[in-house]
Amino acid sequence: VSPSAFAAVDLGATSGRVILGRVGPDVLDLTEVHRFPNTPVRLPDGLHWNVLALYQETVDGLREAARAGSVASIGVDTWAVDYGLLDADGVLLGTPYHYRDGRTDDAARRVWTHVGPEELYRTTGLQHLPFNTVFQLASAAGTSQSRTAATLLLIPDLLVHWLTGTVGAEATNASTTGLFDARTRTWSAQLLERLSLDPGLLPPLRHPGDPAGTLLPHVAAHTGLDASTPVVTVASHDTASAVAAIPATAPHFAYISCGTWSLAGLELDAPVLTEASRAANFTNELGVDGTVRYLRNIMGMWLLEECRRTWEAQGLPTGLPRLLAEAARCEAFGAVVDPDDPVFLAPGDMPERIREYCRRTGQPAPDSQGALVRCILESLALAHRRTLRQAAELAGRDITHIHLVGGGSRNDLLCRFTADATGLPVIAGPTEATALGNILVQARAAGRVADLAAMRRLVAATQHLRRYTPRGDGAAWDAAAARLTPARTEPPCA
Ligand code: LRH
Repeated sequence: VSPSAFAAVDLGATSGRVILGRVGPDVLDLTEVHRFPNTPVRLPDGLHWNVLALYQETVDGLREAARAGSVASIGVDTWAVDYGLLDADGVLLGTPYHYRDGRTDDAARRVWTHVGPEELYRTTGLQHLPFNTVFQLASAAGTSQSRTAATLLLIPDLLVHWLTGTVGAEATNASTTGLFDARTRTWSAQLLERLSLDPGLLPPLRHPGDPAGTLLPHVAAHTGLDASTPVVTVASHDTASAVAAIPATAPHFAYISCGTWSLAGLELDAPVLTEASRAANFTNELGVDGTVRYLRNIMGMWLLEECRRTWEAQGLPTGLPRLLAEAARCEAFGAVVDPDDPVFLAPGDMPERIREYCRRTGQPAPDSQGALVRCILESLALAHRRTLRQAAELAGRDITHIHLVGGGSRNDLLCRFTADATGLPVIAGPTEATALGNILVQARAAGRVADLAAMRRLVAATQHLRRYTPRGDGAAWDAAAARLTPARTEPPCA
């Protein structure tokens, strides 16, 4: 049987790509046909995604995919939480906001006057992030846009709508909104009523593997693809796609999907909705086949990406190999920060915010680019350690090894530090886990792979993975962990 090619449209917070994946028995190979930056735009009313540019790049990427060969189907995934609103004629109202926009700073309190944080967690199982969709909607309450809105589409659903004309809400991403019931796995009618939100805003759910339509004629004409090319619903939350492609072949694994965010946790069969889990701010997001992604968001490579953006503007070197080599030569544990401190969330001068944090906590402020990078990577490894230990405890599970996937898995120093800090072996890779998960769900819908376990076996058998064994310097990491102010146990702003 010749392998079929599936097109993954995978948009991350800093870049997007269209990747073709060939899947067959013992075959899984990727070709990137188009890559483009995702540059947010600041308008007078706040920070927005340039969603039209992202759509145009998607369509251009699909044209490249068509040039490269026949395309069996298409799937779209992006970051979670954000959305566009359509009016009753299906026209986009305004420009979707970026989750790092500050307008939601006070929105949680408004929601909590109707439904308290404890009840919200018992229903949705969602970690508190100030930008969860439910809070974004609360901050927009009463605006002319929200009065006119007829349909809310999460970003991947919006792109699928523009490609196919169909309307739906993909379930793994719907589980990140704060409007989704973690037990029944449907929109929570009760929450919507309590928050005076029109249930008609939210489209019917679709699940990974479901058909999502075929290409609109003008999309087919522009891309050169056949108008009958199916768009398949994938795990449209990028993290859910990444977790689907974890090359796990043994039980008791933990994962870290490391890109702009580090999403660190476990795969469970059922949500953990306890008060202890809420206090530790763990989330129960939906994975493929009804699995639960029990994890916590850690600020991730954002800290490094934002430093490099600042350095670029200052005319300083930003090449990653050079920065990592400098970091490797720096003194260990010069200073460590809690990457999850809310001061690091918004865009802006990250090097100065890190130095300021160090001064505030009585540590020497990192005085070189290398020292800053070292501080970031050691701090992330400490956050990985803290999060996975808490996850194991809260879920009552053992962890024997860690799969670290995503762009961060390319970062040798981060993988090494994570193994040393946790005292657990780290299996690093694949880098393109999200695109692989997207492609494999399409391949499964086409009957090319049997099930989730077979998808993971195929990733393990075909992708390049590296193994890091802990060096046994745990005592030094214990001491560094003790230096940080006690890990926040209450969700921020609670
Ligand atoms: C990672 C991610 C993460 C969400 C955040 C908004 O890209 O989807 O899982 O919490 O973006």
